[in-house]
Amino acid sequence: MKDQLSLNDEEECDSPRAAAAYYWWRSAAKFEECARFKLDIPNLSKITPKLKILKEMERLALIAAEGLGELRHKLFTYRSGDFWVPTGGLKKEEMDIPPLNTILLVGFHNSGKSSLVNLLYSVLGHSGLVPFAQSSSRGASNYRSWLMEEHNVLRSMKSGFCVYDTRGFDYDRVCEGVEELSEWMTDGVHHNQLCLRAGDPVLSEDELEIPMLKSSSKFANRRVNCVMVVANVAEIYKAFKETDKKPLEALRDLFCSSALKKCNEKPILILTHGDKLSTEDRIEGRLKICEYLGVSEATGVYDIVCVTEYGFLADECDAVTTYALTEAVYRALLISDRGHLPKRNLLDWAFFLLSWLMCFMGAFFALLAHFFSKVGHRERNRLKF
Ligand SMILES: Nc1nc2c(ncn2[C@@H]2O[C@H](COP(=O)(O)OP(=O)(O)OP(=O)(O)O)[C@@H](O)[C@H]2O)c(=O)[nH]1
Ligand SMILES: [Mg+2]
Repeated sequence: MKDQLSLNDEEECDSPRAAAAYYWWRSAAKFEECARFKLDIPNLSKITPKLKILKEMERLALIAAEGLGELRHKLFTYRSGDFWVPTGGLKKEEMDIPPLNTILLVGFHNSGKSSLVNLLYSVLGHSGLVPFAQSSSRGASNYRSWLMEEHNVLRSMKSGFCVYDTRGFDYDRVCEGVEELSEWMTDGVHHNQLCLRAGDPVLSEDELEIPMLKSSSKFANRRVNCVMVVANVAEIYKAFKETDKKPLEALRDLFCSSALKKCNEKPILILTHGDKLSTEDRIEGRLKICEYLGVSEATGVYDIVCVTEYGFLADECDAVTTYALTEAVYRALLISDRGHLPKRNLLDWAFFLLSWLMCFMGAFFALLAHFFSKVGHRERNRLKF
């Protein structure tokens, strides 16, 4: 079975060496067992978490060649709300569907968020439609690396989806990161939004005068519809093996934070830098992370190598990575479209306005009371003397 699979795939790729890198999981000790599962009638109770990962990787490999074109097409022609399914007796027109669904990429420094955007550009940039802006790895001390970047995949200028590349968090300052994320989730995000943190060098007058910063608030504010958490599996697993649990715990604090519970579903997990681990460690690392985060090891998790250690993007030949990334975006859009809320009707608006009016009146009378109590107090003091 293994030989059969490998042979077909090696024909697709230029060299057996490339095939070994792209179909890395097939060198796992348990792979024979996974291949046998395909022939036997699967006894689900016997499938261990490790086998589930191998089966998931095989699933991606099997669909990749034929499914990629169709999935890509769905993304190119996507209009916001396309994947919405009627629920709760409401019509689509009654739902509050934004013109653009927004996918937020978050993670710790150097986890590979910007590289993932670059990979998206190479995977979806073939469309000849509005392409992704090429993102670059930016120096940490440069204020440009503190700006959010919006990357659009638009069918027209009115509908589609966008991906936000954000400033990476620090393993040592997770609480601060979660707070910042909570603000993004509540208030929304906009292109070129400056993400300043305590301890950042103060921006000079010249930098503050740069038009890119001065006009950034004019960009449209986007409500976040789905979050992708990008994690460097090599860094996290290597630290764990050396008994340093900090990166793993920091990832859990971020992934399971109340900030992300504002979304109706769990974030999608993207594991990068897997190419820096041996096959067994790559599988073990994924297992450990999923176990820690309390998520299934085979659903909603994608092992995506953004840049190889030689500095190349996964190219056309790596159909599995290409497909995995396309499916991850597709899943993000499904989640986004499932999470839309009903539009406010007239009664909701009336309640909304009334509650604002009450707040305003409350504040006004509180101010009056404060003012007159001060005046009364002064008068009393004056009469005493
Ligand atoms: N080997 C390998 N290198 C990767 C991978 N993904 C990213 N890199 C490299 O990791 C480094 C950091 O990647 P970035 O994409 O800049 O990471 P980031 O998450 O945007 O970092 P911040 O913007 O600082 O938060 C770069 O040198 C990338 O080339 C991967 O899957 N494998
Ligand atoms: Mg970046």
